[in-house]
Amino acid sequence: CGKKFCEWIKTNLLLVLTVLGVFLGISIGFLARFGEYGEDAIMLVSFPGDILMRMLKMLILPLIISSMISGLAQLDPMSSGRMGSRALCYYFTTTMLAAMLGIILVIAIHPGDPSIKKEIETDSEDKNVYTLDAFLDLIRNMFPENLLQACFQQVETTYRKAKAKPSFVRPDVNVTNMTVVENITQSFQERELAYKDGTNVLGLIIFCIAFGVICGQLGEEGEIMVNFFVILNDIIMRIVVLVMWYSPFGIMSLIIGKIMDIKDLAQTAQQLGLYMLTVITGLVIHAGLTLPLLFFVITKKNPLTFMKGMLQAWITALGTASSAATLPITFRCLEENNHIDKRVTRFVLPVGATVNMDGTALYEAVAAIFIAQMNGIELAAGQVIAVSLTATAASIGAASVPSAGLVTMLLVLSAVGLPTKDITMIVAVDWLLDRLRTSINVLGDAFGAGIVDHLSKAELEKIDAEHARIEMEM
Ligand code: DAS
Repeated sequence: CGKKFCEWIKTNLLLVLTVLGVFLGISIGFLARFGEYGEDAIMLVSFPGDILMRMLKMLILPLIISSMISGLAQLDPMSSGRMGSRALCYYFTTTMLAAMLGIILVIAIHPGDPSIKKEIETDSEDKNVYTLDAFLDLIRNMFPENLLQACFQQVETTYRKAKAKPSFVRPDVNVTNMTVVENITQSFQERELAYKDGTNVLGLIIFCIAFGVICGQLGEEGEIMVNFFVILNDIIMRIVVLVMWYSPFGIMSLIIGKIMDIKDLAQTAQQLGLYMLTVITGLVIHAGLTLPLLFFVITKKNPLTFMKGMLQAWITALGTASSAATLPITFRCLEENNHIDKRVTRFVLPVGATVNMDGTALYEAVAAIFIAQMNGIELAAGQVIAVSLTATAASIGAASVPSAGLVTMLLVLSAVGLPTKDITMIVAVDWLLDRLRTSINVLGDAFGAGIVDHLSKAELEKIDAEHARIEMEM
């Protein structure tokens, strides 16, 4: 038994170290709260975690470019078209299911109570900032005028209000060209609501799809280009392995720093307990029932084994609160642990990590209706439907960076005429809910890749047989 246990530890050493990192992070974080420490202590403790975030984010652009182009170039347009439509159909279905589940739960549990609102002061005046243009921006950003400049320049967050000024963003937290409203509370207090347009990665993805498909059509001529991106992708994935071995330490540091940084934990948890419970219940049902059931019905494979293979990516999502930063680990877990075809992961994962956010859609639906309840507003049926649709759209537009779902929720609130200023009530607990919904976003992307892989198996085997036949003839 001892020998078997040692074998298991050796095979799963990285996962064991990562779980240990989370455990140590939580315990040291709460122990540290009993001590007196300044901002610099938190910064110092979080520094290794910040380095992990930067290492992962540094990999995202080369990973998306090399994986999408090499993946698509090795597929014929027909199968990449079918694969893409299967993926988009899955994304829309699961995101809508998540939003509707959130609505059912928040109406059933009814966590919002006007008396709580009195205790949580919200001082910023109301500002209905969003118009149709904000949605059109999503489309515009799919086709950035200058792709390279868009990828490396601090993206101007745009929003439509005559008096509006550029939003509050810190340039040094530019995440692969997605602006992060670093301190959301502060930006609200400065009465500047930022609409996240972290969709320029979408622009990069559109470009890579076109480039990859055309590259694949060049045949012999394009061979050298395809090989270049295949080798580039292989190099990037080897760098990912190095970063993965650092991640347990980085995740521990992120968790310690975040726990030490929480203000008045007990008070907000007590006031917003029911709200947090509603979101967490929804996320657990979606991750524990909806997704595994859909996966099992379509692929007839054991969803628990699949989820176990994704554990490393789950934990990284919990630590980083960013699907984009977790993307390299998600790739690795799917290809190494769950043996998903690389031609599937390379195509569907970058798109999924950017547009498929089940956790975010559920969260935004719950939070919007919770805010209505806090104001004693009972939404009409039409408004509830509007919440589910805008929560789905807002989750598609949300960038895969920390707290993106909090910012795009402004679209949902303004779509149903709810006071956007009340969002500051729930910022205090967003650090936890963001991590939980991000891990569900990543799980949803993973199940999506598993389902698309299963549905595309026959085609991929046909392509392989064709390649084998050509090899034989040569
Ligand atoms: N943190 C975002 C992500 O990376 C999700 C969110 O903020 O809603 O998926």
